[in-house]
Amino acid sequence: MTPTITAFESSPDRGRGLARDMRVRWALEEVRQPYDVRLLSFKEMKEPAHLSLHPFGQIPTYEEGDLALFESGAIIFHIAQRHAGLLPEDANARARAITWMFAALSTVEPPIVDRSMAVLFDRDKPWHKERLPILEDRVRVRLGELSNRLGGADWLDDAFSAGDLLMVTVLRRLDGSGIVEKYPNLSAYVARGEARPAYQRAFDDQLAVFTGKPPTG
Ligand SMILES: N[C@@H](CCC(=O)N[C@@H](CS)C(=O)NCC(=O)O)C(=O)O
Repeated sequence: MTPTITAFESSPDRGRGLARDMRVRWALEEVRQPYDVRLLSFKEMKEPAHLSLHPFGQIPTYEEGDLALFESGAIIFHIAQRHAGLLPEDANARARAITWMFAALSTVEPPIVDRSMAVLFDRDKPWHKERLPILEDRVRVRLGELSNRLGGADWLDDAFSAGDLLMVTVLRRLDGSGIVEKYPNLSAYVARGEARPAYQRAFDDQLAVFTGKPPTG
């Protein structure tokens, strides 16, 4: 059965692949699972039909037959359990990869989101200039720790996994800030993720929503 995901009809990132449907698209491309996309306006996201799928009126969601999921991490975990390629077979390696999924979403993403929210919504506040460096320092602490752990490895735990997929998409949310670039191994790590053919197909598909032009690949 072909799953259907939801995405922004008009993404605020103008097709830079920063919205969270990108990580779900990437996961589906990694496992070669075709999918449909239902695009939603901001108004539709807060209407009863979508709220019945997503209690917080957000994207992405995932529908497959009787199953409806929300939360990008849960969706990717579901895809990774159903298909080979995103989590290792070995039980311990699988547990470690799942640990990195949680680390990406619950330890690394929150300070990055706090910073993005401040940049997007608080620029006109009198305290913004003082607060932004504090938020950026918190991001740097996490990135420094992550950089130390990654060291010279290609991926967080041996082979590429759903943990890397989530971590790369989380780090990409700093796109344009110049912060990741201060950690050359993290920059190379993000570039390694972006170079994966599945990433590129997913990126082109979400960009096509913005440009209105079909993907060329
Ligand atoms: N923790 C959720 C966050 C979902 C989320 O924040 N989605 C954003 C798009 S990336 C959204 O729908 N924003 C619009 C809104 O919150 O009204 C997940 O990982 O799926």
